[in-house]
Amino acid sequence: PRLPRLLLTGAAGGLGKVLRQSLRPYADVLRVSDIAAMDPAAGPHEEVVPCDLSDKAAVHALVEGVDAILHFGGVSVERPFEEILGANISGTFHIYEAARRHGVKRVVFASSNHVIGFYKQDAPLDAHSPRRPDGYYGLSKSYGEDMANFYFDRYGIETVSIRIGSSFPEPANRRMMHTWLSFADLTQLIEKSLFTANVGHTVVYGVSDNAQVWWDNRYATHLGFAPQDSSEVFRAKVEAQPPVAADDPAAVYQGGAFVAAGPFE
Ligand code: NAI
Ligand code: 15L
Repeated sequence: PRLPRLLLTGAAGGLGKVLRQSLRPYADVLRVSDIAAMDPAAGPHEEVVPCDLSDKAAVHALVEGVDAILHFGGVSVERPFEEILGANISGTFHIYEAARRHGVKRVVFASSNHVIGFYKQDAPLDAHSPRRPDGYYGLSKSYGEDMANFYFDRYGIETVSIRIGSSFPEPANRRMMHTWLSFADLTQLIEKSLFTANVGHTVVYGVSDNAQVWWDNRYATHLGFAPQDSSEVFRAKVEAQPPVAADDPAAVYQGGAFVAAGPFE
C-alpha cells in the first residue's frame, strides 16, 4: 500500500530522521516538517516545509493536500509546562483542526509510555489501564490521546496512538531492556497504523519483542503488529553497566527518571 502524500512532523528529530528514510516506500511524496533545520528535499518524492506547531495558521497550511499525518513533532522530554503547552498541547490541537478542515481521515500520533509512567515496573498494563502520566510531558500525550478520541467520535477522523517505549538504536540502560522499540519495528507499526481499516482510535504500545515487557497489546490485535526484534541481543552490554539502586526511580517506575523531573520553579 502507498499514499499519494504523507505528512511527517518532527522530521528533524531522532525518530523523524530515521522515518524520513524508512517510510519512503509508503508514499509517493513525503512532506517533512519541523521547527528545527532539516536536510533539503532529496528529490521530487520529498517536500520540506518548516513549521512551528504552535502557529495555527502555519499548521493549517502545512496539512493542506496530505492524505494522512504522522504526528511526531513536539517537545519529547519533561520540560516546564509552558514549553509543553505550545508545542504539544496547542500543536496537537492544530494538527487535528487542520485535519478536520482539510478532510484528512487518518492520524498516527506519537504518544508515549509516559502516559502510564507512574505505574511501578511490576504492574502489567494494557490499553485500558487508567493512565498515570508522570509529568507535564506525559500529560500532554494523555491529552493528545483524548483529543484523538474526540476527533473520532465527533468527526470520524481515525487515529492510532502509539505509546512508544524507548526507540533508539540500542537500549541505553536496564529499564530500556523492557521498553526498547527498534526502528524496524516502529516502521512496521506505523505501516500497520496507516493501512489497517477501521482503527477508530486504537491505542497500541510501541515495544519490540523483548524478553520481559510490561505492556499487553490485546486491544490492538487488529493492527497485526508483529515485532521482529528483541532487546535481548544487547543484554550483556547493558548489564555491564553499574547496577542501579533498588529505590532509584529508574528501577521502580515504568517511566523511570521522568517521574522525578522538576519542579521547574
Ligand atoms: P526529538 O526531540 O528528537 O524530535 C522531536 C522533534 O519535534 C524535534 O526535531 C523538534 O525540533 C520538533 N519540535 C519541537 N517543538 C516543535 C514545535 N513547536 N514545532 C515544530 N516542531 C517542533 O524526539 P524523538 O525521539 O524523535 O521523538 C519523536 C516523537 O516521538 C515525539 O513526539 C516524542 O514525544 C515521541 N516519543 C519518542 C520516544 C523515543 O523513544 N524516541 C518515546 C516516546 C515518545
Ligand atoms: C519518551 O517519551 C521520550 O521521548 C524519549 O526520549 C525517551 O525518554 C522515552 O520516552 C523513554 O521513556 O525511554
